Amino acid sequence: MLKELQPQPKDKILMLMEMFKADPREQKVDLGVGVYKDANGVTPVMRAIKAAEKQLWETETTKSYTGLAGDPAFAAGMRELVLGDAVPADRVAAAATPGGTGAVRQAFDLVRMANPDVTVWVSAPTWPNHVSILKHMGIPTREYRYFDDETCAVDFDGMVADLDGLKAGDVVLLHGCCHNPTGANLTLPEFKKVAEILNAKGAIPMIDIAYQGFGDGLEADAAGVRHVVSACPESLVAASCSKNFGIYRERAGVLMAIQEDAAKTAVAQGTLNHLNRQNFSFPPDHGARLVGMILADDALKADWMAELEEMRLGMLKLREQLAEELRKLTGSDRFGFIAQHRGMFSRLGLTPEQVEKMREDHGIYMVGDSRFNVAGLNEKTVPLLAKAIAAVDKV
Ligand code: PLP
Ligand code: TYF
Repeated sequence: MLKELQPQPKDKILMLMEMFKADPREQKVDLGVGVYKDANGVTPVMRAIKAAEKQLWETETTKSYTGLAGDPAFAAGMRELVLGDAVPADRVAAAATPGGTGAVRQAFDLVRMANPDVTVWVSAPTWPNHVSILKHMGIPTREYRYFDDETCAVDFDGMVADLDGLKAGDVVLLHGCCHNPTGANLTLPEFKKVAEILNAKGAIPMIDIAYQGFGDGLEADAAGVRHVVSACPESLVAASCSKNFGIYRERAGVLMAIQEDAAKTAVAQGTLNHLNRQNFSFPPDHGARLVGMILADDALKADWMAELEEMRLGMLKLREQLAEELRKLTGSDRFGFIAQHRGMFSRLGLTPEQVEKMREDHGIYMVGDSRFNVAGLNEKTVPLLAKAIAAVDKV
């Protein structure tokens, strides 16, 4: 029976990681996978995580099972971090998941249970795993216009026009901030307009937020999510702790289901617990517990916020440097959008051939759609990238 298995398409981002490792050139630059790196190219364990781990090592008395929804302190901490006081806590059901990807997967399972005829609308483009998970689950998908390749900004008129095709009970997947792969984000007035459209159509928002704190700051990055959950009667929020707590391999994420009124929350909570049980029983605990500890402790939280802010400002500075270098080299403002975009990624608007040339001639690795990871740069590699872009752009 197993001999019937067919080869599956590989994850292009992870393939690029392998190619980079195998490249013997010394002057190579990895701008592929979305992992934060400091100026020395290191993905650090954040100070507050180390401190919480030490505390946990000293105080943890058991590693017995948690509840199906994971550590309640984690769920409460994440609800406050992401949603603030946008909705009363008694309208929010929440369960820990294996990473943000686990939250996305559980959310798709949940919407299919609630509406077997659901269509999930995704931005064109979106994180490739959104599309591949939906395809794997056999959930019908539609795209809405999002990124304008000409302006390298959001095509909001196109998005609004496409969302006119929504049916009641459809789900619209939005990126909370720091859109992956484009770096182009909705403004708060645009989030407001989207919420109005969804309400008029009877569609439900599902917000994936994997980079809170990497864009304009922890509060500003959550403003769109908070507006949408307060304006729409029902919503889903999938949040990842991989990037902003730097705990990628621990697999910490949370799925929140916001109900119309508190009387319905118990059923939503029961459904989240049920879905965890069907798929993996108990969610991973270690990373989630550390996050819960940090968010509940003023000193740890302040230190975490300070380090996250340093990371954010570092990425912003690299964006500005790169835009400035390109301004000098091209004598134009064509790449000015790099300083406008937010988060780890921007899409440069190069062709796949130009991206290949960047890799072959310059040892610079980025995803085939010309998405690059800003955090993969440092002061020394910014001019190299700018020169390489200007060189391939002339051909
Ligand atoms: N959603 C988006 C848009 C992402 O870019 C990522 C990747 O990091 C995730 C979700 C989930 O990440 P993880 O499963 O590592 O928490
Ligand atoms: O888009 C990225 O690079 C990150 C990390 O299958 C990632 O979101 C990449 C591929 C993947 C899971 C995570």
